[in-house]
Amino acid sequence: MPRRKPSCSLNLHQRQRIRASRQQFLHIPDDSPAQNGLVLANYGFNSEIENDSGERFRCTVRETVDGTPAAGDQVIWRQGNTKQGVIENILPRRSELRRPASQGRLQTVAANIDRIMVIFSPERFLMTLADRYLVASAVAGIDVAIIINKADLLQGNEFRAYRKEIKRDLKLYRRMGYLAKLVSAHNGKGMKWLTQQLTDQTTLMTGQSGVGKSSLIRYWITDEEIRIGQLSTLGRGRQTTSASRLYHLPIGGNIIDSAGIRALALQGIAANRVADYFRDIAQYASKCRFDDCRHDAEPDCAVQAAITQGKVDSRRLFSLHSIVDSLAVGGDGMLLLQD
Ligand SMILES: Nc1nc2c(ncn2[C@@H]2O[C@H](COP(=O)(O)OP(=O)(O)OP(=O)(O)O)[C@@H](O)[C@H]2O)c(=O)[nH]1
Ligand SMILES: [Mg+2]
Ligand SMILES: [Zn+2]
Repeated sequence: MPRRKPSCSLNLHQRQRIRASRQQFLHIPDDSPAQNGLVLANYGFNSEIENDSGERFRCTVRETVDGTPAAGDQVIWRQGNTKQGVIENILPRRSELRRPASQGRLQTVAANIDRIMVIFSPERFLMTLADRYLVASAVAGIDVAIIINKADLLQGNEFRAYRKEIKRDLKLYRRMGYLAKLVSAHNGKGMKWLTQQLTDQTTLMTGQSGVGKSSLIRYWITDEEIRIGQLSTLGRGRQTTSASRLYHLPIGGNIIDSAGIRALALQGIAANRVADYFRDIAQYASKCRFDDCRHDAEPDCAVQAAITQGKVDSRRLFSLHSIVDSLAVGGDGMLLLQD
């Protein structure tokens, strides 16, 4: 059997045709009322949604709907004769994190999020990568935290120096006002603290593949609940998460697991405005002699002066320059997250 084209490579017209054809087999009775729903996950042309009583339904999307539902979306939908239905409207999002898909389209990773937690593991922690997530979250107007998981791997004398270095880096971010912490899904370190940060909020867990996002989520969500989610999105036997999925937290609030993301969208940010999103640099950047200062070798650059005086870590300026350069090269507001 030929493999179906991945949904992200289809154009709008093709998507509408497929959506329309899927609904031919779904009978929605005329008296089925419009209801509110919460999107738990979206996969291809289907979304799994939950109604106000917590019942779950598989929905197609009406071809007239603009855009694709994402985990965390509030929608208006109608139930069919079985546990199926059709989404008729995606309600306005209070926030969203987007990534570039094909043909210049943007795909929403998750919607209506209060905080993004960027998860790293110690062996793959890079400030330049963390900074990319911080800028993308700030542009999206969403609070962000930096979490380094697998603290247990840093035990022992041989890792002492590296452990100190990681802790110093996290402190640098805390001084800028970010939540930043070393935790371990395996030995429980920092997990009480992490739980407190999640209560009554919708949090998106993101980060490179294999850093332990799903393992952290298992601290709050039962295996049974995760298994149900995996059956509907993945099929059996795969470890890697393939789509964003929302879970309700027993402590109140929601957590959204996501798959490793390769790039984020930084739509509409001019290269010379990126410094505004660097909390430690912005205050100095506004004091440079030239408005369009690149903070490179220009005279009277307040950012360079702050670095010389030890007020700004030079690695942050390196990060800023690398983001500006990649925006200039791509020119499409796409921020790569590969390490
Ligand atoms: N030592 C150690 N290993 C961990 C910890 N947390 C997760 N792991 C391991 O890291 C591997 C990847 O974990 P996952 O939770 O699947 O990672 P993920 O971030 O969800 O990966 P994707 O779904 O592919 O994006 C597994 O083998 C876990 O057992 C931890 O705190 N300490
Ligand atoms: Mg996962
Ligand atoms: Zn400057």
